[in-house]
Amino acid sequence: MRSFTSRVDRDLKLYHWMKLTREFEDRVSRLHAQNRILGGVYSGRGQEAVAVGCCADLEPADVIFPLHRDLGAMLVKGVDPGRLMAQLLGKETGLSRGKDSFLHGGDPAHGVFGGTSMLGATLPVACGTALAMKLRRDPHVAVAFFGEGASSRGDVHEAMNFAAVHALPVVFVCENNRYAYSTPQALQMAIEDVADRAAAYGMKGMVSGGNDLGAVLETMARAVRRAREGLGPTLVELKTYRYRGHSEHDPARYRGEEELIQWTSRDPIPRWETYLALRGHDVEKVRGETESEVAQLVDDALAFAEASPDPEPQEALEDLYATPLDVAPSAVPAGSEAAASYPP
Ligand SMILES: Cc1ncc(C[n+]2csc(CCOP(=O)(O)OP(=O)(O)O)c2C)c(N)n1
Repeated sequence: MRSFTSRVDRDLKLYHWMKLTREFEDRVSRLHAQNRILGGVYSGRGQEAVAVGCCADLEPADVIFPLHRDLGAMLVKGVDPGRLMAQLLGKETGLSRGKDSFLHGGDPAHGVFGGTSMLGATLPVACGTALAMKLRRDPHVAVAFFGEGASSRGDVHEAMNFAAVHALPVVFVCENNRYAYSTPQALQMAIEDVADRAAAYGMKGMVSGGNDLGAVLETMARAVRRAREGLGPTLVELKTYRYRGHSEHDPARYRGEEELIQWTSRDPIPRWETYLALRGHDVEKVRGETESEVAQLVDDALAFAEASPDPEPQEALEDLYATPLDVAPSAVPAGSEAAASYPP
């Protein structure tokens, strides 16, 4: 478990992470408008309770498979904000050393697998990771995020079926923000809850309010406990909403005003402020202090990224393939044809 010194410490840290995520993403949206970001920007504004609540209690060696909208999950998992910003600016110090856009950046040292453009394609990889954990009797979990849009993909179903059959320590987190690009949920599936599909695989399904941080934490704690205890995978569906368009070029005119107002009134951050107030905190004071802290962190991250060099052209050919020496000799079966020529 991540070590929080007390409940007060944890409650305030959770608030800090949600505010940091929002500040970071808002800054990135502004930088995008100034044409300073390389690649697409997919803001998760409004979905902070999902990113923070799903990762807050994970251990460093648990592995997450984030979505394009999960910048906050990466921050909570321990990715350095400066490296994250450098990734967005295409700098040498970024996660993939300036080779690709934000969403493909992973950070294995912090248990973060890089996202893929083919949505849903990371779920089978999460199953592979969970299978390795199980075979090694390693008590960690893989957490794979996906949208309700991606949930209609074939490889998502294959991953869930495989995970259930082999009782793998994986948690599938469906961030149901109601739209896949401009397609509302009702136009791509005939069910209300994606989690209903869990029953078809013989897997536990759970549905929870994704804008309610307390509910996300509780639901994830149950799912992660099941995985660690060897009870297999869980499909967790978190109902949430993205305030911005699919990406920065999308004004999202396909949504009605009433819907936006309704969901904005369920914003996860003021909701957690209410919790903090009921716990006896002076929320005005906490808000002011946290806002200065996170603004400073984002300023520092941006200063680091801007001061970082651009990658050299020849570096484009580095880190593309594992070298043969990265393969553990134990992975080559003794007596096999491969063993005869190992190392190649
Ligand atoms: C396999 C695949 N099909 C289509 C796309 C194009 N595409 C990119 S994002 C997106 C919408 C995804 O919606 P959802 O899975 O609900 O996630 P959200 O963006 O809402 O968080 C689509 C269709 C893609 N990247 N990959």
